[in-house]
Amino acid sequence: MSAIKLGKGDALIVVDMQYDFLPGGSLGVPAGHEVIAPINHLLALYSDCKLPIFASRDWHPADHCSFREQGGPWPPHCVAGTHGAEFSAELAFPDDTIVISKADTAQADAYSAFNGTTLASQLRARGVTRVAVCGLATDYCVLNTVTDALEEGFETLIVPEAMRAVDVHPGDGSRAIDRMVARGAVAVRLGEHGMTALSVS
Ligand code: VGL
Ligand code: ZN
Repeated sequence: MSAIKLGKGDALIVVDMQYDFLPGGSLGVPAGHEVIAPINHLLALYSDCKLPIFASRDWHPADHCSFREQGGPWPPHCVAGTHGAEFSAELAFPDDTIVISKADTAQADAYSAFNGTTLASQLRARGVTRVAVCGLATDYCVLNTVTDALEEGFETLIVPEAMRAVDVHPGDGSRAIDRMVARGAVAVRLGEHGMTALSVS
């Protein structure tokens, strides 16, 4: 169990913490609200160290291709400008949080916060070499964001207690975590004094 020392080159990516993905939302992730406290802990850790914080959001048009009415797999969710697309007000995002909107045209879906966005270039512009990823949902947008972060060459920490899965098929969430680790992500847990690696590989 080794402590993770945060410093220059670190950044936090908070994935899709929007009302529609929280319990009561149109695509509510079971127990999604349980990640709010750990994510607030992460936000404090990174902002205390003056490290960049990115928040992605699903930002769909009303006729988005992923919606059932258009033949997609999901109920309508995160329609740009609606309450369901807003970030939970229970999260203490610092004022200088960088918002990354994705899947904002009708024709294309994007589970990864890197897909069709400026996230990679904004990370590089800030000298980021290592990201920590948390948020919703483990088996869709977190999995794809982590996969792309690794492919883009960023060292990638994942915080399982600060993510929850849709679990369309039981076990999807834990399989997604296994896959992220197999691809090179390092799972960490949150302690009083910061993050600790869960395993050394
Ligand atoms: C997501 C399903 C559809 C996610 C987004 O944020 O994980 N899941 N759109
Ligand atoms: Zn979506």
